[in-house]
Amino acid sequence: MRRRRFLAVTAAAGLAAPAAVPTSVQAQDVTRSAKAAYRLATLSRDLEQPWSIAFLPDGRLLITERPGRLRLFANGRLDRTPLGGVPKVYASNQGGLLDVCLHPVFVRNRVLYLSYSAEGAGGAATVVARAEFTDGGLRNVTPIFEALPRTSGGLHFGSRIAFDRDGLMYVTTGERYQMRRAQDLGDLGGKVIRLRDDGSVPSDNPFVGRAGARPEIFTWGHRNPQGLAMNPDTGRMWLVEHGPRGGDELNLLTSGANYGWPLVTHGIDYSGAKISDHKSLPGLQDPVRVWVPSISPSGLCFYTGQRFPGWRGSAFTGALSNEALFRIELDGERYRSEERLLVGRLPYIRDVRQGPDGLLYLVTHANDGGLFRLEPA
Ligand SMILES: [Ca+2]
Repeated sequence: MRRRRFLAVTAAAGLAAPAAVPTSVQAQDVTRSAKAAYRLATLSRDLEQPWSIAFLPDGRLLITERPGRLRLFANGRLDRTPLGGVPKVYASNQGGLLDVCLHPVFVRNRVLYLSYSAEGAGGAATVVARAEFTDGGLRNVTPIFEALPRTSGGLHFGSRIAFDRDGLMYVTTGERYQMRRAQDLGDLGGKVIRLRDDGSVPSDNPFVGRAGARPEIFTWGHRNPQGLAMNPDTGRMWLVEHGPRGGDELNLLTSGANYGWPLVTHGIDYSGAKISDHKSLPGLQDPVRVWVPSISPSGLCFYTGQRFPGWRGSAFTGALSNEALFRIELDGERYRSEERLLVGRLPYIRDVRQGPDGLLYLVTHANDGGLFRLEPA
């Protein structure tokens, strides 16, 4: 049914059918929004379920495809041959090759990180691997984190990777559709993890030395966070997470805080059953913004570029089920307002990132997924 909807939306939006050979940029009509006029440009329609984008210092883009491929987009076209050396992934349902993130000093050490779901004894879990990038492919691929315990099933892997100003790495993990895991500090599911760049645990993590708690944990009580970014104005980390039916959240992360799932939620179970009587409780961190009904937020970035002056300081997230790009204005650490861009024009925006050129890049999670760019008009 979802597949049929992809096609309907694609036809309605007048997008070109996937081309056998990547074509040059096709700019579309100008759209005027609250604070900018923009054009949507199609860069590629040849991606299979793309999940994440990272920009290399030389202007090329790395793009993950969920089935397990890492692609290069260079000189206006997608390289036909995926990069070698990508680890074997558990590509089932929501699992597969997920995020790609460069080391803060990639320009010197050529190190990047991949997140993916991998199988082992007992089932699958979200894994982060460190690797060296070469034009021949990835080398010295080393798993440095696994969101244990492994469990069966293919739902709620998270997972995004982002670095802060101190060079520490944050990883979001989903609770694998087992909601109690999010409230268990001995379990790495449904958490935000904080690590050094080699996977070791910083000594100032909030649960270091607490009996029964995993020292990798930075925050807990998350359901399925699929967007993570540092606000460059403040240095603080923000995330978006999928709630149940209703109750998607934008959260500002504070070390050691419990974000409440499933003790508090604005949503209900997919069956219609109640999950909690509470939307808020003492000792649990309230979200900055809740979306009811769900928008299924995925990808998160703070815009800092010069090309869209009216968008500076805004946070952007893709809305999978809303078929839109959300621009969120914040008032410091509080929600102020939001605007929906590209409504109905691109199905399933999975990731949104600011390029080094100050433009916004998007990928759409579909079998005929694409890479798109917003340009000022
Ligand atoms: Ca919450």
